[in-house]
Amino acid sequence: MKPSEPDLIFSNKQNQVKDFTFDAQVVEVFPDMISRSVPGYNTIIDTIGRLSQRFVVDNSNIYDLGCSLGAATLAMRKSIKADNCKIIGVDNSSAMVERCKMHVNAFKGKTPVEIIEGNILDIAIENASMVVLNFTLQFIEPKTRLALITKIAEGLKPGGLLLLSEKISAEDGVCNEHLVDLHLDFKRANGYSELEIAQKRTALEKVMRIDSLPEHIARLENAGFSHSTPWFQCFNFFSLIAIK
Ligand code: GEK
Repeated sequence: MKPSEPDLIFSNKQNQVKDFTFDAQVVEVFPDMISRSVPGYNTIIDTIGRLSQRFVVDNSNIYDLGCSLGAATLAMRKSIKADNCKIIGVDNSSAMVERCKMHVNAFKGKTPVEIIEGNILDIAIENASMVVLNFTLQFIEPKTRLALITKIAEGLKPGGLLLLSEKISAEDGVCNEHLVDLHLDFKRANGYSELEIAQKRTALEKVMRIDSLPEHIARLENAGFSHSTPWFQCFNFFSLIAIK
């Protein structure tokens, strides 16, 4: 994978902070940005690989929705043991898709990968044994989230897995403040300045809207998942498995 440029996008004072988009400038720094901003990101990617070994079955599809540069796709392709499967990665940022295809083509693997530029709300989910939504649902319009999770549940085979990772808010306001502060400390410790932290927060305000863990669990039940449990949490970031 091309080494990441350091993330300096918000390091200079901007007169007007624009809404965050996954454009070419973000693509250049994305691996650095996500590993310095999301606690546990590498653990989650490794675990997605492990889970694919357990859940992917012969003759099925695997979806990586909001695949960015393909980190989860590549982790799964390394781990999948099942035969005659296909990984489908989808992202609606053309800059991400272009770079993702380069990353995927740079590694060999027995499971074929197709990277599609498209909206995850529009694509069909069919004959799936595993679906990954790794920090993508938080960028989807809240009123369409249930329809998306329902489409995923319907497209999964019985026993199939949805891996969902998100930033969350704690329902208890006091605890939430502590989790938010701990995350800010994590970003400071990773070298982000107060200016960078403040400008990124403004840029994300309208585009990233987060739910609480109980809201996620209730939505998964409504959508038809029989089992779900968080397997990872660090501050206000979590990952869960949901099984049809
Ligand atoms: C990883 N999963 O490295 N349709 C398709 N893609 C979308 C949509 C949409 N409607 N909305 C947002 N995206 C990755 C990390 S990043 C998370 C996921 C983050 C895409 C968007 O273009 C971006 O690439 C990705 O979802 C979210 O495991 O940066 O915090």
